[in-house]
Amino acid sequence: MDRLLAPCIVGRSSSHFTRLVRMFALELGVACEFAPVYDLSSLDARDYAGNPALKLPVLKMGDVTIFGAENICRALAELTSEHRRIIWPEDGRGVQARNAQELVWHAMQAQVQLGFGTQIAKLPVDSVYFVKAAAGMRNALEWLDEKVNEVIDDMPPHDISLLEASLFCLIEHVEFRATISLAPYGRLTAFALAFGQRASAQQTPFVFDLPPAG
Ligand SMILES: N[C@@H](CCC(=O)N[C@@H](CS)C(=O)NCC(=O)O)C(=O)O
Repeated sequence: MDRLLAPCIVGRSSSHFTRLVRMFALELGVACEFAPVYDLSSLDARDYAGNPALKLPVLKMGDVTIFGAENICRALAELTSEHRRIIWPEDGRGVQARNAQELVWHAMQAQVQLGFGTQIAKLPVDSVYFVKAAAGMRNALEWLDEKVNEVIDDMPPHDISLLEASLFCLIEHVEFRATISLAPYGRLTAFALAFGQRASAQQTPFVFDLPPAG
């Protein structure tokens, strides 16, 4: 692997999966370049840094390409020279921590389904396909709201956990894209407010990337 080139995160500043890896890079002190992807309707894998699934984010490191947010976070952890105590899903204590991660991934994917389906593909929002996705997401958020404090309190001492970072990106993204109301989930919004004080959060606000003029 060519380590002389800075790793490059290919993604979108408006994407919660992309934000997760950008936050991890900052938390771990791994300097990365960022290459925005403007058109999510492209069917050309070259527009997704070669990811055959046509998904983002992707990490490019010399001649190595890594697909998927969790995979990328793990690669960044291998790259860092700084000591950071990281909690991965397998380090979570007990079944509820693992359920929480599963529901965060599920809700993040449901956000993509709702956003891509209704806002980019412009499909009818009242289709059972989206109504069910929104219902499942609300249920997942309700479960997370009930359990979030106990799951986090039960974690061993750490600097960063995949669960908290991904949950934060999810909550802020739901607010950013206004897909469903966060009003019923007071513990989740309080968690996001506190977690959002981190420098890694402050440096990665959600915005829509604009293609260069001309
Ligand atoms: N499992 C992937 C999911 C990534 C994902 O869904 N990314 C969204 C952007 S937030 C995407 O590529 N959307 C385009 C599409 O679904 O076609 C990961 O963990 O990175």
